[in-house]
Amino acid sequence: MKTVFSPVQLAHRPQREIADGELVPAVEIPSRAEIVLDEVKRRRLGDVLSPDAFGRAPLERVHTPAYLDFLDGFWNRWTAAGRSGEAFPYVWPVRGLRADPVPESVDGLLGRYSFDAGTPLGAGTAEAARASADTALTAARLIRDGAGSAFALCRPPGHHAGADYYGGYCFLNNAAIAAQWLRDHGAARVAVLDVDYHHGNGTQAIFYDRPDVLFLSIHADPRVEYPFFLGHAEEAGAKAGTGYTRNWPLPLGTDWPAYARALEEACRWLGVFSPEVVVVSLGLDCFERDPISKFGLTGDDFLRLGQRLGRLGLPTLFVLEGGYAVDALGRNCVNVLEGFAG
Ligand code: SP5
Ligand code: ZN
Repeated sequence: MKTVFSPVQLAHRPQREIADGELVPAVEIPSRAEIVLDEVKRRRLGDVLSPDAFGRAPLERVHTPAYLDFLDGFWNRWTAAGRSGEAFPYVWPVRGLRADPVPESVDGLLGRYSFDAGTPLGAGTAEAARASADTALTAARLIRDGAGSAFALCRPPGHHAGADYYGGYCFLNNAAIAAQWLRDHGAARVAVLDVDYHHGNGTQAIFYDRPDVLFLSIHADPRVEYPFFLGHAEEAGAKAGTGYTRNWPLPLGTDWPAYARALEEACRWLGVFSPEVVVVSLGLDCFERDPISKFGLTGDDFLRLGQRLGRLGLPTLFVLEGGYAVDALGRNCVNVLEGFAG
């Protein structure tokens, strides 16, 4: 299996994040990508390619032009306003407040285009996010050109980002951008299977009304876990997309037997939908020792996860999402990929 990675993705270097009522060391850090890359090479998974620049058009198929302009221009505006540290929002246009007109000041812009205060935005963030999306697109093109699988070693991750908002350490929705690109380049049906510990709220929202992209997510119950406001069992799509979203919210403490039952159901849906490509939003934060998560999957369980996905026999694009136990992240990630490849 080929891997796509760019060191430009390391330009996003968050220092601290807001969690538990204080500024704590950031967990979505460059060494995450480096350790996965090291393990890909150590276990000889396959060639590592640099991404090509796909430009803005495939991003605009998922994100609004205004949001992309915000991301591109924000750091200049922030520093021009006299700020020097990484940026955090502190006010949002919630129910009854107006998202439009879009504010002119940096603090208003941050709230308009985000949904949490846990995602530091810094000098290299936009450039790294674009490189991360290009990584997903380049890996998607490998699949379009006939590869049975490919691994997009994306960072920053993407699945929490919506059409016009960032959050959850995510800025551009890499998996959604890849899925849409595959739709635009010959695939009639694409499925996204999200196995990150957190619900993929951005991806779900992007495809919620559509029957051509199936969204399946197995995650910690949002009643008790981030992102709290999406990912409940009854969310099943709307309008023409009714029936084309499925969620498996699971209790804190879930270990492999219970996880595998949900995975089996998701695989059954994949079999019925019969996609031309499966995009796996590959978070590794279901790991028992993940510092911000509360599931119990072991290193061997990630091998089992990959094996089960391999048995589907479908072209599969793996897109890295979360996973914060950095010392074990490379092993767990490559376990999935090797399990898949058999
Ligand atoms: C891509 C991805 O996995 N994003 C996850 C974003 C989660 N952000 C909220 C983290 C809150 C952590 N609280 C943990 C408390 C442990 N002391
Ligand atoms: Zn996650």
